[in-house]
Order: sequence, then C-alpha cells, then structure tokens
Amino acid sequence: MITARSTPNIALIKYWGNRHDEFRLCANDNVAMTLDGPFVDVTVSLADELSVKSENKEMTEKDIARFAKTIDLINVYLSTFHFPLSTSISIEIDSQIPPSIGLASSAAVFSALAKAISGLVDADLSDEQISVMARLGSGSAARSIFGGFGAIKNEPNDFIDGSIGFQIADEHHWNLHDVIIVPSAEEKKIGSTEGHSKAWTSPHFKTRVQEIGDHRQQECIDAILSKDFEKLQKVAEQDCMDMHHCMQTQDPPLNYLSKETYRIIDEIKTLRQAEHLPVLYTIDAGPTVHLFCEEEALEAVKEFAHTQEGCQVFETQIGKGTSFVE
Ligand code: 2P0
Repeated sequence: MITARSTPNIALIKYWGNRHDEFRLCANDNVAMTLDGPFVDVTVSLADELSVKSENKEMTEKDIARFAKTIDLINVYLSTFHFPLSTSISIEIDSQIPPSIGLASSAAVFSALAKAISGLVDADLSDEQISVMARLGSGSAARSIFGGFGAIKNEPNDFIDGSIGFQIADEHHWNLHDVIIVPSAEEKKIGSTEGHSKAWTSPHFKTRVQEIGDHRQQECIDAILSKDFEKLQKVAEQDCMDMHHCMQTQDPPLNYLSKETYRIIDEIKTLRQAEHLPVLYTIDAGPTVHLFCEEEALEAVKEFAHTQEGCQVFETQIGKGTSFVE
C-alpha cells in the first residue's frame, strides 16, 4: 500500500486544446505554479480488480471509466520500460479540496495517483516520467508533480510521452501567493476534457498555439527565472484572456467568465494602478479569479478579496509538489 499527496496548480500559460485526445498530448507548451494546498491523498494497492473509492465524493460510472482508462494508458507507458503493473489496483482518494472552491481537483488527484503508482512498480522513475503518467489522467496534473513552477513541453512526435513535465524553479525560488476569489459555486456544464478536444474549432486556435510556441512560453519562463513580476503579469494576463477568446469562439462556445469575473478584473486593475501593487489575475475554466501577488502586495490583495460581496476567498501560496506520505 502506497500513499502520495498532491495539490492543484494554476497555469500562467494555459494548456488549451489537444493534439492527440487519447494520450492527452497538449497542443501548446504551458507553465504553472503549484499551490501549497488544499491537498489530496491517493492510496493504491495491488488488487485482483480495479476499484476506486473516495472519502468525499460519490464515484459515478464516468469517473470510474476515466480511472480505468488512465490505468490502462499508464500500463502502456510502463510497458515501454518493461515494468507494467503486475495486477490491477485499488485506489482510495481522500480530498481536502472543498467542492465549491472552483479549483479542479483532477490535477491533484491524478498527480498523486501517478506518484503512488510509481511507488508500486519496481522501476526507478524520474519526476518527468511520473509527470507523463499523471498527464494520461488529466493534462494539467503533469505540472503538480513539481514544486514551485512546473511546465509541460511538447516533443515533435505523437508518442505517449510526447508532452512531458519539467520544473522551471522550485518553491524556494520566488514566494508568490495566490488569493482565490470564488464568485459562484455552480458546477460547470461542459468540462475541460470535452473543451480541450474541440479547441481546434476556434478560428483563433492556430494563432494562439503559434504565438505560445514562438515567444509566449519563453517570456513566461524568463519572467519567472528573473523574478520580473511586471513581465509575468503582462504575459500571464495576455495568455489568460487569449485562452478565453479561444474558448468563446470554439464550437460549441464555452463562456466561463461571468459578469462578476469581469467586475473583479476591472476593480483589481484600478487598484493595481492606484497603489502600484505587484498583482496579476488569471482565470481557468470557471468564473473563479486567481490573484497572484508578491509578499508586499499580499495584505492589500487579501483586503480587496475579503470585501467582495457574496464571494468565497481562499488563501494559498507556492507549494512543494507531489510527495509520498509515510
Ligand atoms: C490549464 N485547464 O492549463 C488549463 C486552463 C483549464 C483552463 O488544463 O478537468 O487538466 O481533468 O479535464 O485536462 C484543465 O484541463 O483537467 C486545464 P480536467 P485538464 O490548467
């Protein structure tokens, strides 16, 4: 029996769209910061047949099918090292992520699952290889393997490990905070997996992928390495709105931004300008607004967040990635 613990991560260059749906190969390179919480523990044991249990959530048939498919794919990958799982496995999930937080738990769950499985097989797998296993369950999970700032790069092939995670800098490099403002707890109608597979239908998609490949990914990495907040703010906000433009123009269109989201963005821009605060906004597949900031802006950003009427607020910071639980 092996347990691993992981947390969500929030992208600064967003992953949107697949170049291979089955293997969840990303259309574009992407970058994220791993958060320090809330965490998910996943325990795996060898078993005669697959079972998936969660302490906190009723598992639907669709959920179980996703785990079954992920385990099959992980075995295909492990077979390339001649170390497939010798039997099926049982999976137990204990998630501390509140359902209403607007944070997808899948990145934390599938990164913890991959790490736990790596402890079951008799192979000395690197974090990059474990990130491939995580990505087979949820694309963004590849980044949560790493502490600090994780990224996914694309290899020029469609092999199962054709998109692979790596670490840009660890959690000690730059202590950024993410103050999360949740305006609505509504469950989204179309999930990211379906959304990714239709991204190519947006007339804007090709340009987006090209711009990230040409310069945007590297600009983001450079901003992180040089701790240049202003540069990070410009590239992250540009990429976030660019992804939402792509989502809104794909078929069927996906509009995850609410009136409240736009209002919060406008107000934080005004506050940033008035008080010269190192704060940036980014938004994933939902109305939740993430405010990344440096230490010096934290108190002002927290005060801003807590005065948003009808919103839940969660305070997180840069985290250490996925680890085994003894
Ligand atoms: C990201 N998202 O880079 C982008 C930004 C959402 C918007 O990757 O929910 O990781 O397991 O399908 O595949 C979400 O897609 O998540 C995602 P699920 P997946 O984080």
